Amino acid sequence: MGDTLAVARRDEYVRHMAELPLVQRARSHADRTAVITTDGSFTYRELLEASGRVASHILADRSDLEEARVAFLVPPSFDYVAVQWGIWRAGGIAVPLAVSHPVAELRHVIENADASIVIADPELEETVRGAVGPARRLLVSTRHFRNAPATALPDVAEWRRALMVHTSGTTGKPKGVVTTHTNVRAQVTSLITAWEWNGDDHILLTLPLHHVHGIINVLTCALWAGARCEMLPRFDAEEVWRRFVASPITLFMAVPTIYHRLIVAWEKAAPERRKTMSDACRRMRLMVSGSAPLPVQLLERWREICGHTLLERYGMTEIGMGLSNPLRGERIPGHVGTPVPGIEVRLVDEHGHQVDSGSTGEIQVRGTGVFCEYWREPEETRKAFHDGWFATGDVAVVENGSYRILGRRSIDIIKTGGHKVSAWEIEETLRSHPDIEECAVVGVTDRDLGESVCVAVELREGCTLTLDILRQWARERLAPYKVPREMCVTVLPRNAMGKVMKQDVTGMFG
Ligand code: MCA
Ligand code: AMP
Repeated sequence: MGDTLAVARRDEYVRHMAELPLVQRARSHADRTAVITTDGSFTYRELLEASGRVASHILADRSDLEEARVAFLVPPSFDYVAVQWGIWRAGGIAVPLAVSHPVAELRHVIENADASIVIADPELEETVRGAVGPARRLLVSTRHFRNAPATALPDVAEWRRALMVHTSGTTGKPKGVVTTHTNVRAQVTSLITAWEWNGDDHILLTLPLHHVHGIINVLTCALWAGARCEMLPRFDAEEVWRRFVASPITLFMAVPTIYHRLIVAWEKAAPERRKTMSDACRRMRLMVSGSAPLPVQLLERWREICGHTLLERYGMTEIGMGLSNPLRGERIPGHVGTPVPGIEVRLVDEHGHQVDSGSTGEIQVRGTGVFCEYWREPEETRKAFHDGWFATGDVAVVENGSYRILGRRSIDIIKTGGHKVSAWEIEETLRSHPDIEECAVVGVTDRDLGESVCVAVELREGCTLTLDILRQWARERLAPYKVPREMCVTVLPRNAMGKVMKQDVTGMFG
């Protein structure tokens, strides 16, 4: 009997040793709280059980999904995490879908990933059905996981593909950025070290879970560390302040627009309440800003209100985080610091030569966290790398040993509310509007959003168009943050070659 038990224990041990490190680590945190949502608190043990059921269900009679793409449309919740881990444990590639996206955008992601399984929250099943259309893909509701029996799961080697996050480029529709489990581990452990994550941390997640910022920096880092991740289904400034006050939060990470909106909400509050809000922030150990430039005035106002100098860092879907101000030591306003652990950064000129300190150059990055490929885009992947360095398209300078981002090489990439959008993609869509002859989309500086998506249109003869009608039409085709906020009907300014001069278009707004 004793021998049998010893063998069983050894088998259990061997089986767990072959599990992904994130899952192995979760076993050692078993009874600690992992996730807190509006539905309650869930331990690491519950997460292991729930993700095991997801994995068993989607495996059906297969022993390993062998990198099949599994797209999932689940709002930030315990189910989201169980599904993401379930896909990983079954050997699939997790392809998160955005809850705010219209059917047309969801369809693009599902088709681009060539997902064989699509998982939906019960409330979003109809939307997903519309996005899947007549194609042969297995559609599964998260309802089905509740009573699924747990079966044996495959060993998933770390070099295998794990995650596909879609991102916009200068041209074309969003591409699938693929990272392996090794890449994910490197991205996560880099931040665990840089920001000293530990099991006593408690983070509030208020970011969408179809971007690296929410998925890696917040959720996966928390779960790797054995910490608690408290989730809101979506950002709401008042609710965030309530949680700051009520929960033992130690960490917060967000985009500048969120900090701006939190300041607006703070300023509207009564003096007594303001003090409570500020005191709640002072209890935290770290507040981080990223995904878009943090204006110095915003950093200063936040410091006045909360006593925190926001730690600004720089990252990209393709690389995870690249540069960060220090956790300990001076954080320089307007700067993004130095390379995070495990990442090398260099600046190169237009001829590909590394520039001297103090000179401007494109940021190039190398390290284990860097993605492995754009999904089924070998040529795009090849072009993105130079001698093994990933070219970000962002321009920076090093001053006093710290990087300062100066902008992007392409005017056609817009950052709005922390979302990266492609002017080219929006223009392509708007050109299919029956009243639009030609158009030019630009990002215009905006206090709240950083940049706001604006469009100048030339109309077809005899046509009229209002912003409201255009927005309504565009909302069915584009993610909400790609829908233009302002429109100007005009004759587009062109140069002698007939090319639209985007700088002049930008000048038409604001
Ligand atoms: C938004 N909308 C929605 C939803 N979310 N509708 C239905 N369901 C939703 N979940 C609607 C809004 O009401 C709004 O409608 C419209 O969509 C525009 O949305 P958005 O631009 O998102 O504005 P917002 O709702 O006002 O939210 C602002 C926000 C949000 C909270 C700052 O944009 C946000 O969460 N941004 C973070 C993005 C992010 O995580 N980026 C990281 C990528 P209407 O138009 O009618 O008002 S960069 C990255 O990952 C790299 C690695 C990095 O460096 O971090
Ligand atoms: P995404 O491709 O959505 O991951 O967005 C990555 C891009 O966001 C980068 O290429 C930068 O242009 C921008 N970005 C991220 N963090 C910062 C930052 N701290 N300052 C300026 N730009 C940033």
